[in-house]
Amino acid sequence: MDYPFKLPELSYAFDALEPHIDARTMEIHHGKHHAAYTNNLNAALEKHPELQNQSVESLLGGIEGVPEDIRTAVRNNGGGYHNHDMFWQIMGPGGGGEPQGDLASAIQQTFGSIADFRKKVNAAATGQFGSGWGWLVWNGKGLEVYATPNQDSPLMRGHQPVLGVDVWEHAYYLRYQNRRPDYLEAWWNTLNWSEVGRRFQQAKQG
Ligand code: MN3
Repeated sequence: MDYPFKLPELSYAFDALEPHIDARTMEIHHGKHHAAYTNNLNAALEKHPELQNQSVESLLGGIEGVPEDIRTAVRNNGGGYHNHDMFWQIMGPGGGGEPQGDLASAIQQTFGSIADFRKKVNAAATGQFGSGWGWLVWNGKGLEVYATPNQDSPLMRGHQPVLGVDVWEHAYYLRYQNRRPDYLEAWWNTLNWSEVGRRFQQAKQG
């Protein structure tokens, strides 16, 4: 049982992603935003003890079956909890470079090249009006790139997230202000591709 959910610890220092993502942004993003999603998810589930034995993946995958009085809270805060947990793990100090192995082959087969794949993620993430996420997902048959609004998770579509990039302004405004494309370009330099590759294998295995 995961309930009550706990704010996952970062496995690196707030300044570890400098200069791409600044320490103050990381501190607020993890310590305030992710903490708030965690607390609000717990508060929502307090009202429904029968859901407290479910994983967050199960809650999001079955979001339409969550009782209506807490469905929006679980959608937003459960999504926020799970999305950020992944986000911290797919980044890290000394990141960047290119995917390797099976993931690299699958990306090349699906999108033509690694460069075309990056363009596609950047376009989806830049094109998301307002707040949301850009994703690479395993849709059960292959890889797909798209964006979701707010804290919506690919799990709500029955898809497995392989990587995701947060394009809420809180993720980049201190350093990049309104320049979301500049943030996205820099973000690729933080990617922990071995973790993304591990998630790809896990997603394919269902
Ligand atoms: Mn965020």
